[in-house]
Amino acid sequence: MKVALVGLPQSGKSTLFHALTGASGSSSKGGFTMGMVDVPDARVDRLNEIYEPKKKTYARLEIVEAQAAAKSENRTGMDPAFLNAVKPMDALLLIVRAFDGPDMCEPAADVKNVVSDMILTDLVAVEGRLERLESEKKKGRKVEPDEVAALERARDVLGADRLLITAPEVAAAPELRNFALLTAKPILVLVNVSDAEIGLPGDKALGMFGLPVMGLPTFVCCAKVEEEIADLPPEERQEFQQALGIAEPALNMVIREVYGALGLISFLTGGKDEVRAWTIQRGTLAPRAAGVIHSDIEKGFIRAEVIHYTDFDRLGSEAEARKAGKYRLEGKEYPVGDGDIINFRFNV
Ligand SMILES: Nc1nc2c(ncn2[C@@H]2O[C@H](COP(=O)(O)OP(=O)(O)OP(=O)(O)O)[C@@H](O)[C@H]2O)c(=O)[nH]1
Ligand SMILES: [Mg+2]
Repeated sequence: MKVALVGLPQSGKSTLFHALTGASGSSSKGGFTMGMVDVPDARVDRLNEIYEPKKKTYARLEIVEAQAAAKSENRTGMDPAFLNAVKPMDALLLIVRAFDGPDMCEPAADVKNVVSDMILTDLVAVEGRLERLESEKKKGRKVEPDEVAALERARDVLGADRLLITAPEVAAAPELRNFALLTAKPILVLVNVSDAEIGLPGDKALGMFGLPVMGLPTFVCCAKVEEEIADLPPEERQEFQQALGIAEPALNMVIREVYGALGLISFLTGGKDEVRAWTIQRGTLAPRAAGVIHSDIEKGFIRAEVIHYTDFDRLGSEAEARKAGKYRLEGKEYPVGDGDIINFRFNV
């Protein structure tokens, strides 16, 4: 799963990218910088305390910074080439500047402008295809009526200045999949504030800027401070955060929100070697989930032994969870839940 950082020039994309990926390294290719980010998960930390394994591993997301935006001459809207470049991404994190810079900042207007450009980009793609199909039809060639219908529905939504994702039944049409339409993806807005706003409750800070707009999920963070936190040695982070009056970096929450918006959940495995969170799409059945660990476990799947994290956490051990009747055996038809701690039984 890939999450693209998008935003107008000088909105804080690079700062955020660095805060998110820290020292974990990044690579650049074709105008994109890629890096991995851990999905913060207190459940992994707690299992780590209980099992004391050699290794703990969080779920991860790939973050992509599209540098092409920096080259854009267009200050109010997005470069069309840039918007086309982010089409293969699964979700978009739109960063808007709400700190003082060389010019005035108007975060609400920026969001509206950028999102309108995305709607327009989608509309151009949809109308272009409709015109093509129309001319094919005139030439007597066969045209899929389902594709035309799906495109027309999409055109109506976009033409009304709405994001496709606000009409999920339209956005989900299989005929639209190949177009990778921007507004059919989850879009989350991140308002990059100055450190003066950092202690404010999120909704108060948003209200100051007239946000949210267009019904978009919107969060506040201060990229510069987040970067400073990420650069500190882990043992010093807590103290620094306390001094700022924050419980955890704002980006932790944002990453969890993106993860959720992508329809992703985590199941957990625990043991002496490793405690780990594994990523699956919500609704994934037990054998497929096992396959995320190893294809042999999927092939030889017998059963899943499941204890939910909340029970394990409350009762403190597998043995206690069993005594309390919180240990379950689940079969092939079981949709794995977020926070299930699983031991797969299989034969090879
Ligand atoms: N005060 C303040 N400055 C910030 C913050 N985030 C970024 N900046 C500054 O704003 C400038 C632009 O930040 P970048 O992270 O380079 O922004 P960008 O979106 O990657 O910029 P381009 O790649 O040029 O489009 C830099 O000078 C940052 O130090 C913030 O939260 N507060
Ligand atoms: Mg940059």
